[in-house]
Amino acid sequence: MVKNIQLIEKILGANDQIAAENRVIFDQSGVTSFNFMASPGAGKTSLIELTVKRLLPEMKLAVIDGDIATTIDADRAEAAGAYAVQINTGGDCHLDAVMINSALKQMDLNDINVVIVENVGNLVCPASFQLGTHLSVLIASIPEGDDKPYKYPGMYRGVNALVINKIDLLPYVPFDMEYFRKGVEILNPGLVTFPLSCKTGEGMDAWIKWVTSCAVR
Ligand SMILES: Nc1nc2c(ncn2[C@@H]2O[C@H](COP(=O)(O)OP(=O)(O)OP(=O)(O)O)[C@@H](O)[C@H]2O)c(=O)[nH]1
Ligand SMILES: [Mg+2]
Repeated sequence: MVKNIQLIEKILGANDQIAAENRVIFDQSGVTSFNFMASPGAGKTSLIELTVKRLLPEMKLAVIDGDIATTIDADRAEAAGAYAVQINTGGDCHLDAVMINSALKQMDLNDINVVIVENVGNLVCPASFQLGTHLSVLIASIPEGDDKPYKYPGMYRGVNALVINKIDLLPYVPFDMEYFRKGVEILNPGLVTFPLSCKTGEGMDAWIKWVTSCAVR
């Protein structure tokens, strides 16, 4: 048991070292980088598509997409106007700093302003692996239920911003916003939060304003 714990500490320690290298690459390239994390299907790629379209042509975006298999999400990001790279983890439920480091080494960041990493859909493992990105964003969505902050505290604790996606479904799905927000506030007091709908576009202006303010450094 003790040996296992030490091994996990070593793996995470090695990961953090590479994450620090990634941060240097981002900083030296003048890029602002985001790590998008969420459950499967919460709307990470939908939000990326809309963000890319809204920020073009003033800002150029690159997307590093993490999935177990397929290039579906990188293809979507590219079709929206981003430079996109797909990482297939082959089964791993999260991206790690080494994977991001290999992707960065294939990319020309010279004319890129913003890099968005779309992590593998999962509310547990991605929270434990630093990637070296500047900001972590959690995308929650209404159909997941209002109890998720209470059940997945690690994810809610470690992020810099929270998107509450699919608010167009509020009339149809039981979701107590007050209960949800209370759980978030306990874990991450004052967390900047953007309720929005990628489907209707409601709430998108505030999100774009925040991303832009982070990107202009
Ligand atoms: N009603 C509604 N549906 C949405 C919204 N945003 C995304 N969707 C739908 O939700 C589904 C999943 O969206 P994606 O953007 O692919 O989600 P994802 O988090 O990237 O999914 P994975 O990468 O597979 O984990 C799609 O059918 C979207 O059309 C929204 O605001 N409202
Ligand atoms: Mg996706």
